[in-house]
Amino acid sequence: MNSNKDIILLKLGGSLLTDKNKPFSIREDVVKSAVRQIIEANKKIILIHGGGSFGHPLAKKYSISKGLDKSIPNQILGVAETHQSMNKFNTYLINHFLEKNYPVLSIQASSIFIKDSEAISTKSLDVIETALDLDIMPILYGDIILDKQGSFSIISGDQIILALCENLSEYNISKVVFAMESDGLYVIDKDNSENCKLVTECYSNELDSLKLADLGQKIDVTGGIKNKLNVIRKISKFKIPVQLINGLFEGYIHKSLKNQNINCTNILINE
Ligand code: IP8
Repeated sequence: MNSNKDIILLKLGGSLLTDKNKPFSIREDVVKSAVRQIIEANKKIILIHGGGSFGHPLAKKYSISKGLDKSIPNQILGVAETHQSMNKFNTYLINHFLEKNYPVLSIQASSIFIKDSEAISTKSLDVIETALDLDIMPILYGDIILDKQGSFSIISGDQIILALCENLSEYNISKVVFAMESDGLYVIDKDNSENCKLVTECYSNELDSLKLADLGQKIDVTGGIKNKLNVIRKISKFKIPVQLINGLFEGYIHKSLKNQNINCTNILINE
């Protein structure tokens, strides 16, 4: 049943929006098309985007995901620079929506989440839920995260999605969509092991038995196929369906938001 408290979480992968091999490079056409499709879909959405060439090169340079290490020169400055670089990227996206008179609100994951012994926690997501009530689309993005033990690391867009699934209270997430650079999950073809086949539908309890094809970058360069699967398994525990779609195909983001048929991977929930 649809209610006005239903929302979709949409992640635009960093490697979809940027050229990960060139620091600070944006794929302008992809961004423009994604923004247009989201606006035209006219749905209640929380948008999350990855780091791409704005987050990963800096995070790597200063080993931020490994936490505080006094032997790394200027590491603390690197934390601030990584955060600011992501802000710049996010501002670019925010401006595209505002130019089209579409109300959006940038929300920094580093301000609302904190880590405590590896667990990501938040005091409240009231700001996000109130923005949704006002028909403002919240936009979050991969960021640095501080931890209560006096260190820091990276919070990825996928981890933000999990934290939202866990902590949103007023809103019901009807699905999570990952827009990536590939069509979804691939398995090795039973009849010809040289070939691989797109998994178009799969129940969450079947995920472990899939003979996934190792297509390297086919799924998502951020964490590879294993990380993505781990995230999907955890999202499925909240009884939320997941869709993996190719964000490079014109109209796919719009169709996914409108629940229209597309060639992609659908992870269904076992009742
Ligand atoms: O691209 C990473 O987010 P992701 C964010 O969703 C940073 O993994 C700052 C590297």
